[in-house]
Amino acid sequence: MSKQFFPGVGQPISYEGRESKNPLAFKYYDKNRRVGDRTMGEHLRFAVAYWHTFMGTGADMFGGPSFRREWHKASDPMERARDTMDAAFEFAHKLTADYYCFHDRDIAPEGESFSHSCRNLETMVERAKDIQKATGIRLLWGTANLFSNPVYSQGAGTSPDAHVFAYAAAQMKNAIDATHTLGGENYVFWGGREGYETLLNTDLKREQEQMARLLHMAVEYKNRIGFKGQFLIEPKPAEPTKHQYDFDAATTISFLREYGLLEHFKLNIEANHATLAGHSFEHELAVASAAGMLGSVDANRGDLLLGWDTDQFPNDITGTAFAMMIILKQNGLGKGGLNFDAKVRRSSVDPTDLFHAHIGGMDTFARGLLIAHQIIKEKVLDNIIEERYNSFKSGIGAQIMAGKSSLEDLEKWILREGAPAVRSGRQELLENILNSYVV
Ligand code: XLS
Ligand code: NI
Ligand code: NI
Repeated sequence: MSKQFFPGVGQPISYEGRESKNPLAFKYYDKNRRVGDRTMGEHLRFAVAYWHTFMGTGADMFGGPSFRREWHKASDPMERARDTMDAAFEFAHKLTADYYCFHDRDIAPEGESFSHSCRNLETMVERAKDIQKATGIRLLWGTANLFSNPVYSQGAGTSPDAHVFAYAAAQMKNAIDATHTLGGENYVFWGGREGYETLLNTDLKREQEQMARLLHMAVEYKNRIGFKGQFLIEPKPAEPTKHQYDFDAATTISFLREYGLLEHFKLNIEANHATLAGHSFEHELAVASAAGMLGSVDANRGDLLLGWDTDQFPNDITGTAFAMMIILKQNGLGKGGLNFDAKVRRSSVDPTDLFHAHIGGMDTFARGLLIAHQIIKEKVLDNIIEERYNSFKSGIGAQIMAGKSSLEDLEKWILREGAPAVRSGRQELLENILNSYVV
């Protein structure tokens, strides 16, 4: 790597401990420290998101770019792509992140034709492969951007136009190839425009059947080329489409089950998408995990006063503690990781702000991990939850769950035993206990 895009950060960020006042040091994330059976780095598997961190310009609906990134200055699109890639690897290296994630169109610009775009992608994939080898930084997941190009304005897999469907399929094939070539550990499907705007022009059932067909084709292709990565679906209720089919974890799981796709997929749960769906982050993680479907996480946060995907960096310790409890309980994310699908604010114009943002997110998850580990180790909640369901472990409860009681039996039992006593759920006590670990 010739040019330096982050000259202000000379050394890779290191752990200095909680007393440190250095803004460019970790206070909690100590990559090689063991927590239980693995290191912090192995637990957390942080990834940097190419689109926000390297492609982001600070533009919003009311104003153009506010960042003047050095790596965006070249006028030739492929030169710009090369500079951006150099910046991405320099950044991940200095951040000591082991992984990155991209959309096909993040790493390579669209050309004048489909085949031109494919050539651009292949060129950039070859380049990424070399840099991955040189730096040891790996690809957590790749994905296809099937929402920016105007051809996808009425959906990709769910478009009413078979020509558009075919275009999406062809683009997806190339994105899977790119991910496969780069040894990607997962491949993500997020359907930003896979939904509808109005039922006046929409056959909802047909569109979901089309989406299932596209996913079946992806599974067949994966098997044909021997891609070993995990397929992940990322639920989101809306935005850009008004109503998206992969609304939340439960909806997505039921869709996969209905179309015979369940065994081929896991979920990539994004914190901000959870809140947009009217759920908490931990609810979505818990639903996915309970179904054995929690594969990876898009680690960010929303703003509860704003109704869109603000994609901010995580800074809520209670939230990450909850998340890590669920992740630890299922023995980790396997091939998945914590991808910072998050962007700095429009006013955070300095490249160094990207470091502050990621360091904060990593420290917040590291604290969450330490707290979660401690709570699980001391069985603080486990014992209480176990105890809460005790009545189902013997007597009438065990009979019910063994399928040995009918409604009539239970009526008889109640006539004999009378009404149940009301027992406290102890919510406030538990909240106090959780807080005592967080502080
Ligand atoms: C958008 C999504 C997107 C996916 C990848 O809201 O979070 O960034 O993670 O396509
Ligand atoms: Ni995301
Ligand atoms: Ni998102």
